[in-house]
Amino acid sequence: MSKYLKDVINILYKQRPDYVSGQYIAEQLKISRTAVKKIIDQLKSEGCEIDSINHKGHCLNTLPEKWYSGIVKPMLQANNVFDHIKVLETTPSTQIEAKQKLVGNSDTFLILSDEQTKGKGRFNRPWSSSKGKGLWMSIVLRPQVPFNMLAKFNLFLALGIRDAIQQYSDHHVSVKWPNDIYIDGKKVCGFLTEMVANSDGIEAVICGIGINMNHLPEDFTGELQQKATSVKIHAQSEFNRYEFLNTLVNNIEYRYNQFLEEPFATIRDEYINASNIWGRELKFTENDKQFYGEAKDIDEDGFLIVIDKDHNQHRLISADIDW
Ligand code: BTX
Repeated sequence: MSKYLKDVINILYKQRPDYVSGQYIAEQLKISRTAVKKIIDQLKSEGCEIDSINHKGHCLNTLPEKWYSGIVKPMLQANNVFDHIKVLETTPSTQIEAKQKLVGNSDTFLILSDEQTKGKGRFNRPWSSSKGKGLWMSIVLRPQVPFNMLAKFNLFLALGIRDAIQQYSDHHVSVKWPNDIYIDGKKVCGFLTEMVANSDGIEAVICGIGINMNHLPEDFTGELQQKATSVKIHAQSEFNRYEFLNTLVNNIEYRYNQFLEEPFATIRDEYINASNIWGRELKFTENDKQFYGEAKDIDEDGFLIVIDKDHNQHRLISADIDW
């Protein structure tokens, strides 16, 4: 791949909807017009819709479906959360990449990839992350808070992701406490929050977010046929992954600032209303312990209050829920 590819698409992105001449791009990048033409041809072969007209130049018609750092970076440059952004074509897991990249610095950043070959959920469960279908990303934040605030962070984040997906869905989008987002009884997103901490507090929060974006029902295989859905399946109209990413980052930024400034009580009602676990019998798995019960409330500290079949009360900060 040409090292100028991201620069060429960056110029086309910034100029759209105007045309930009091959000569102009060549001068900007100090490369030949032949080299520019080769890169434009490569972008077209990758599925970018670029209009090329003699004596007028090139125009990026629609945002592509593949992630290009030349578009992601300028699109997200107004955000105040991430110092930098990394875009990959493929990786075993953005979560692993993020954990390696956070060592020896205090940067905040976002890593996203078109594909993950070993995406992981909680407890090392596999996370299906097919090429070009989803938003597979990890973010690293550095909140100056004690480490027992991590669970609270997860609750704020859940609302940020839910709200972003809701903007594109004509069906109700709900939170399945603590780590999933659902539409019509199926999982559209899973996220997990991990941390690096020392005795003084949190060094880094690493949050992995997997959102099924462009899947059609037939793209899901095995158990996921029954369990999973995508934003596209419920979308009100055509949408583009880049616009969705922008919406998501804005929502994360909003909820992250809220998390830093407000107690959980501020969003408690909102969270309860967004949740889909009420009024049904649930199976809880907490470490190696299992029990059946009903979720009754979320308290001011973000703990889930459950009454089990023997009428005992449990106060949970994390668990697996099945129904
Ligand atoms: P989880 O453990 O709650 O969910 C994992 C379970 O979800 C699997 O056991 C499977 O049943 C189901 N599942 C797997 N893939 C999908 C999918 N694409 N859609 C719906 N259901 C699925 C939730 O874990 C946290 C997932 C985080 C994934 C992100 S992606 C970016 C980052 N990198 C990485 O390796 N993980 C995170």
